[in-house]
Amino acid sequence: MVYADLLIHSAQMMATMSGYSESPACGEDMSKIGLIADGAVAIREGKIVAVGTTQDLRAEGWVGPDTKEISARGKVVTPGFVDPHTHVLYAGSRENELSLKLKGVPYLEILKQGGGILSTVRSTKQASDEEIKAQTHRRLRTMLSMGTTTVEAKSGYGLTVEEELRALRLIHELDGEQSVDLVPTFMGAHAVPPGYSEEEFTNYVVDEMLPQIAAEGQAEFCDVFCEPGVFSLESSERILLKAQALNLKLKMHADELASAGGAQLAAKLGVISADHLLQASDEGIAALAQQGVIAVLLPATSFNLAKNSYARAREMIRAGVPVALATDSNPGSSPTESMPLVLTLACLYLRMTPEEALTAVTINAAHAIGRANQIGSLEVGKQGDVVILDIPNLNYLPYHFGSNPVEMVFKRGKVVWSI
Ligand code: IZC
Ligand code: ZN
Repeated sequence: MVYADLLIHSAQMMATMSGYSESPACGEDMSKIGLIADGAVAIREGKIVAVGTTQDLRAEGWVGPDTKEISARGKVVTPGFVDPHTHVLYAGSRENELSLKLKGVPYLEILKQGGGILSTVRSTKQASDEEIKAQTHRRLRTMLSMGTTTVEAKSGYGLTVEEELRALRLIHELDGEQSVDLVPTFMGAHAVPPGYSEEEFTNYVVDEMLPQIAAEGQAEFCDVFCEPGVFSLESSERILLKAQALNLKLKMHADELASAGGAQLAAKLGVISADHLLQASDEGIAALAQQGVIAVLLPATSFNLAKNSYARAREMIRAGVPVALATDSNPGSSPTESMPLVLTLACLYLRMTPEEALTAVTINAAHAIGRANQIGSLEVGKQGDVVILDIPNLNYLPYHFGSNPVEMVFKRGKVVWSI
């Protein structure tokens, strides 16, 4: 008999998110989260081998003399959270910009004055590999403690071929040195550095950066900060078409601060995800739905920019756009690592239900980073990435905010964090 290495059992409620490995959950399906009462999951050699009620799994004989058993009695069990949009690799911080923000200086104005992203580009360039890794490692540890087991990580604080390659190399090194799995995205088109026009820097990204980044094979996705005043629709399209020709998968920062047709471009290019979308038009939302582009919404950024403006998640869900959620963890517009906070903000301000929000941070987020065949749900064959939440039911997750509901985190069936 083959036994499980680990049995997590007796969960008050287990959300399996099953049935969406082929394509993300849309519309009313976002509320169907595969609940099992008195739930249990068995893991062997890092992978899930059985999911069901505690009674069923015991009857099936998964528990042998060496099986480690963990009770989740009275608690909620979910797949590990997947954070599909972060700028987590950097050195330094930007708390000095808080007073400017409180005086009403807009985010892009700070960038125009040479601060913002460009300030983090300078502090990252000045830091050693070890410093960048130590600071990022600490943030990843915080993410893990809050239930996040896989993170998309963008470059984009380099803005030269050498520094962007360094960032992607450090993301790969960090991936191997701690428990959170990292999915690398090249985002050389994050800001236009001093000394270049937008057109000159776009040429540099297309002609110099992308061929070398693709040749090194360190990036899986390419992303662009498509926003009036940063990279126009035309520049973004040139960059993404080149990336596509070099076999990178595509993502886009779209319609965050102004409504400029970013969502329509995302649909036209068939990107995997369009992110932010606060200002996406009705036409843009319809185009995303039509093409099955995943909307990655970032309510912690809206909260932190303090403009009382949030993405129109309800319209998107109604239109059939698959919605995912992410922290956008970065030192400027979203200095946080907390997916539980994102869940609370999504429910209160995007008006998503707790079930929809959970779908958005698990299976739909896994789709947004091309990993839905391995993670994002508790199904046989998937990686044993599991979270035990010390909460009595799912409503409690967004309801009680500002503290950490996570009791235990498992990565490939191993305990990687516990209170
Ligand atoms: O450092 O400000 N929005 N890029 C686009 C960011 C935020 C990161 C930053
Ligand atoms: Zn971003």
